Formats: sequence, C-alpha cells, structure tokens
Amino acid sequence: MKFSASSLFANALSGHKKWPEQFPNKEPKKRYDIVIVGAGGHGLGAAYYLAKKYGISNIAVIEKCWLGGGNTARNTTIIRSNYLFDESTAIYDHAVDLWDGLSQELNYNTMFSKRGVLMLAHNVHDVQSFQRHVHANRLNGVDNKWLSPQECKKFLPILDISQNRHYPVMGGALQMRAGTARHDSVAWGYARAASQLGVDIIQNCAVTGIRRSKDGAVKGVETEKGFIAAGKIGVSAAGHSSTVMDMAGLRFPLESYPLQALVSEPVKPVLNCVVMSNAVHAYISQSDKGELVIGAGTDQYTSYSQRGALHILEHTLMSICEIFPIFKRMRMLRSWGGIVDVTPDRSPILGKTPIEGLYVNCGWGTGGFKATPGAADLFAYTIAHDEPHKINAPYNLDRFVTGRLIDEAAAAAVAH
Ligand code: FAD
Ligand code: PYC
Repeated sequence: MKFSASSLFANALSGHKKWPEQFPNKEPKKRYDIVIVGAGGHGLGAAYYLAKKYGISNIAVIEKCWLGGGNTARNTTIIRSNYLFDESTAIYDHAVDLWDGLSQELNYNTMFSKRGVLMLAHNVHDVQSFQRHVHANRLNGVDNKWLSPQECKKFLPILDISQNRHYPVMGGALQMRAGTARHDSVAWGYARAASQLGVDIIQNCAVTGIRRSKDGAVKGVETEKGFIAAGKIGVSAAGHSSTVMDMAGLRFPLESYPLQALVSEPVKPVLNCVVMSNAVHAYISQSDKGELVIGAGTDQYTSYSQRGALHILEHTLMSICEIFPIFKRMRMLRSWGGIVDVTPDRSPILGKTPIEGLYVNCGWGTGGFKATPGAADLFAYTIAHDEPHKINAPYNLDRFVTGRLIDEAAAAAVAH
C-alpha cells in the first residue's frame, strides 16, 4: 500500500491507525452499480438524484477528506443565473429553480435567501455589458433588471452614489431571484437524504486509480483503503478533476487555482443584498449571523494549496472599502481558501468521457456553488441514461476540439 501525504492525513483524521491492514487490497465481495468520486454538494447531490429519481441506490460516494470539506463549504454562496449565453442561462436557471424547493425536498434548511444580486456598473463598458445581459436574460425568461444610480441607492441605502468618486456607480443590474444559501447544509442535506435512500458515503478514502477491463470500460476505483468495484464511475472532484481523470489516462483542459474568501466580525443587518463589482473586483454579502462575507480573486499561479496569497486579500479589502467606505473600520475574523478548476472558456464540463462507464462533472471554477442542485440533477440524468440531458449536452469535451466555446469568462466579479 502506497502512503501519500493525503492518505496519511486521511489516516490521522479517521483515527484508524492500522486501516490499510483492515482493508486489504483484494477483489471485493461487494460491487457498486455506481461510484461517485468526491463528496461535495455536486457528488452527493448526484447520488441523491440517482437514488430518488432513477431508483439506483447501490451507490458509493467516495471522499478523500471529510464530507463537504471541499469548495462546497468554502465558497461565498452567491446564487444567480444572470449569465449571457443561452446555454449558461439554461443550466444555471435550472439550478435556481431547484434551489427554490430544496429545503422541502431534503427536509433540511438550506437557508436559500432570495435577497437579490446587484451587479454594479462603474464605466460605460460595464453599463453596456450589463444592459446586454439584462436583455439577453429577459429573452430567455430569466429575471434581471437595469437600475439607475438612484434606484440602486433606493434598493441598497448604504451605497454611496456620489459621482465624484474614483469608481462612480453608473447603475446596476439586479436579479431578484438570486441570493445566498447556507453552504454546508447543502452537503449535509444531500448526504442525509442520499444515505436514507441506501447510498454509502465513504470518507477519508482518496481515490488513487481507475481500473479498467481489457475492453477499456471501467471496472472500479483503487483507493487508499483498497479496490472498490463499480459498473459506472462519476467524477465530481472539483479542484482535482484533472488528477483523477489522469488516473484513467485522460488529459483534461483544466487548471487549478486557490480562491480565497474571508468574513468580518458580526454586525447588525446593514447589507440587504449581494453586491458584485467587476470594475473594482469585489463581491460581498452579509450572512444571517451578521458577518460580512467577502470573496477574493484567484491566485495568479496554479496550485493545489488551500491557502492563497496575502496580497490578493489585501487587494480585495481595498476594493470593498472603495465601494463601501463605511466598512473601513470593520475587523476581519478569518480567511480561508479552496481549490477551483477552470476550463479555458470558464464554463463547466458535464457529461460522458471517451471511456465507457466514466462520466465527469468539473470545471465549474469560481461559480459552481450556485449550480449545485442543477449540476447534480443533470449529472445523475447523464449517468443513469448514459447520455446527457439536453441542458448539459453543450457542455461536453467535444467543444475543445471544435472550438465551439461557451465563453462566459467575465460572468462573475472574480479575477481569473
Ligand atoms: P467540492 O465541494 O470541492 O467537492 C469535491 C470533493 O472531491 C472534495 O470534497 C474533495 O476532497 C474530493 N476529492 C478530490 N479528489 C479526490 C480523490 N482523489 N478521491 C476522493 N475524493 C476527492 N460558486 C458560486 O456559485 N458562488 C460563489 O459565491 C462562489 N464563491 C466561491 C468562493 C471560494 C473561496 C471558492 C473556493 C469557491 C467559490 N465558488 C462559488 C465555487 C464553488 O464553491 C464550487 O464551484 C463548488 O462548490 C464545487 O462543488 P463540488 O461539489 O463540485 O466540489
Ligand atoms: O459566480 O457569482 C459567482 C461568484 C461570486 C464569487 C465567486 N463566484
């Protein structure tokens, strides 16, 4: 049994000092119909929908660390569907629709709060670009409206709209169905509901290889705790997708970067919506506990570290104070990072792979939390039917061969 740093980490967490001997690497008695790699919201959600909608519950979700310890519980929880391209609004709006009933569906309060996402425009380019988004969204039946600076101020009273500032507010695009949710509850809600339907969730067990039969189809996964046989494998291992796909001999168009966020001390309610600004590069909301939730940009260098560079946080806080000078004296409580994997067009890959029985859901980059229920639902559909749903059909690998890209690069106020 090979020991890697992460396997030792998993060992320390599990408290099983001798687990390799307890799980000898021999042919297993049990064979799962489906193994999902990665117990984030996307992977757990896919397992839940496979069991709930398609009656397939002989499933294992395998997680190298702890359930929901990846990006699912590290993000700034912004949920919206105000994207430009038809393919994007379709996939993200499908998710927003599912967010709506998710607490009832899972009997777990995901605290989805439709408080609105306001994207501020500070220059003529922003105004033109956001107005184009508003029109495109409305043509697709997605709510989004243009607000003048005065209307922005009326909606968000703490906003300073004086025009003598470095970055004057020249208007904003407001999506009211958008908002935030409680991230870890999404992972726990899907995990509990999937488990109740018979899904096994195996934590502290990194997948280290993908075993294939002579005809090339998948046979199962090698893990730190031994081989696990499976008829189909779905990979939903954000940040590490290219490493896992490499285990099957597939080279993926992905780069992994640290992305950071931070929260302030809690204060009374002051910020009633989510605010994003591409020009100064800032995004901020206030949690129900009162903390300001602030997100940064990605590091400029690829890395698998869950710590990002300090100067990125400094830049973020300068940007927040640029828009909201009233926050200058706030104290920050803690910061953290996650690893996001990004594709060249900044849109995800969700579908089949050239290998029989191997499916992938990756490349959501800085924006996959909002997609969680939608991506999970579509991933389950794709695995169950062995073909993509029409909403995720455009998100196949083929687009990197044909050049038919879904270039949503500037969709979020996140530098990458
Ligand atoms: P994860 O929750 O990361 O789950 C993947 C899991 O796979 C992990 O738990 C990992 O440990 C596991 N894994 C990896 N390799 C292996 C292996 N070899 N074997 C077994 N398990 C493995 N998105 C938004 O929409 N809105 C936001 O406001 C937003 N803000 C963000 C802010 C930050 C700081 C970060 C880091 C991300 C942000 N995102 C946001 C992006 C969003 O968090 C992710 O796109 C989304 O959570 C991905 O979900 P997931 O379930 O695919 O991934
Ligand atoms: O996609 O809205 C988004 C987002 C905000 C912060 C990170 N991602």
